[in-house]
Amino acid sequence: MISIKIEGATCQGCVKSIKNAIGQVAGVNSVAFDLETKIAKVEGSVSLDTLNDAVEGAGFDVVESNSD
Ligand SMILES: [Cu+2]
Repeated sequence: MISIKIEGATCQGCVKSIKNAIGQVAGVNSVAFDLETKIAKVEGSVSLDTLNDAVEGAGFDVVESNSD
């Protein structure tokens, strides 16, 4: 599982944008984003860099990301 802390999300529209952006990345199996914690949880085989680029490409900032 990959966790990505994202800055700039304020409403359900942002949640949708983030989930779409991450969901389009090849290798992603599932994505959930919690507006309270601002953390996206991603399942799949995909690099952190690729996910970070997708999030930033959608207009949000990645604060930190890690996988376990
Ligand atoms: Cu929004």
